[in-house]
Amino acid sequence: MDPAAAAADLFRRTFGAEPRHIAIAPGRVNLIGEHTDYSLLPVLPFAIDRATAVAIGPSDGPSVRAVSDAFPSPAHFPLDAVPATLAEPWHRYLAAARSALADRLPAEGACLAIASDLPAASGLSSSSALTVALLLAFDALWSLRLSRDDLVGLAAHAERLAGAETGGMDQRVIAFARPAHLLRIDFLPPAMTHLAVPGAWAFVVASSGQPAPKGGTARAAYNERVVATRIAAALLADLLGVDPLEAPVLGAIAAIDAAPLLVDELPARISARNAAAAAGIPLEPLVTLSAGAFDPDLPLPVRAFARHVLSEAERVDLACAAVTAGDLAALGELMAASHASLRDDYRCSTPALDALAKAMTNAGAAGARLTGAGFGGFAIAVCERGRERPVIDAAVAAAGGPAFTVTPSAGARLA
Ligand code: NG1
Repeated sequence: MDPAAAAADLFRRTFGAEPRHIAIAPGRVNLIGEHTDYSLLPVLPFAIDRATAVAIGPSDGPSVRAVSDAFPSPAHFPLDAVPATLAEPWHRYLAAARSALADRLPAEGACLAIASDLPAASGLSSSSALTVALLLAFDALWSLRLSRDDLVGLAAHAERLAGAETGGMDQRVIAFARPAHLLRIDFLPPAMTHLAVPGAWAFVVASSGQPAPKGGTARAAYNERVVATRIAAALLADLLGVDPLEAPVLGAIAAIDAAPLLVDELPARISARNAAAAAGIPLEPLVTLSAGAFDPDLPLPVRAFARHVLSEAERVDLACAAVTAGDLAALGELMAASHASLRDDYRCSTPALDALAKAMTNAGAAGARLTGAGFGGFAIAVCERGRERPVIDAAVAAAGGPAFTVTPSAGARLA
């Protein structure tokens, strides 16, 4: 059963009534442009043909009641529940979506049933899909008339309320994707470009057999990279003689020709405190994260991290050109180079992801790379249409699966 039908069915069985609306939000996979979004450098994701659906209807009391086909414990909390105080992660996302809309909503409750065919903790954005689907469902129930840009901003805000530092790519592609197209997203200045995918190409995604958790050490490792790239931006601005950046991000200096050349001048490791002193800037913009502050004395490998981010942004430009030219071999090489850079410079791959990317390439994919934050999760491969089977089989043999084809699909919508 598809997620929309499954959510409607679960709603009927749980609440004994027909849902008023069903909102659907796809997962996404990032083709290339990894760990560039929080530096405000471009990414090239697409929405996939797997999704989370939320069936919604009114409730007779001032509370939110929800059930999910993926998690056993139902949610039942008052309208003013604070997301961080809820024990279950999916309850936090639900309360966060409700509270992101708080000042626009009537003091009425809702009943919700959630169904999904997206694997969780995979790097396929199941949490952003859930958040966008929830917002779209609330929008429909209470006729809020949110624009797509509202939806993107509110979803990112809600995910931060739920405790996730998020770069901004996921919500945007989930809201704006088109069937058979990739979406190049630029952040500085903001722009979106839909790129048609050549009909002879196919995409396969595969699990590395290890989850890509959003909490604990994986979140700490993600935050280290957010802070390290800010440090690199501040030090490069200083080396380039440009004004200290109010919000130090590599995207603010990447277009200066000399910037990539100066990366080798960066210290191999430096702490935020020492970098702020060296660049003559305050410490706070370097270490402030939405989920709290970061240890300012932890030395971070800023040179290697900056080398990855700046080279990855160039690969996004080249990948867009390869897609437009229909050059599958060129795209495959860029994906292999992206994976090598994530493995060697950004240090967010795992032996299982390395083996998986290699197995899919050996089985005939033009290229393969880890996708999402890394430290586990999924890899993506591109191949000629009709050649998917050996790539899927090789992925399952290497890492145990699941592995399946994904098709560039439409963004979030009502059923
Ligand atoms: P995943 O691991 O797919 O959720 C995360 C970030 C993205 C981006 C990528 C790395 C969240 C919700 N998403 O993606 O914004 O930074 O890592 O390219 O944290």
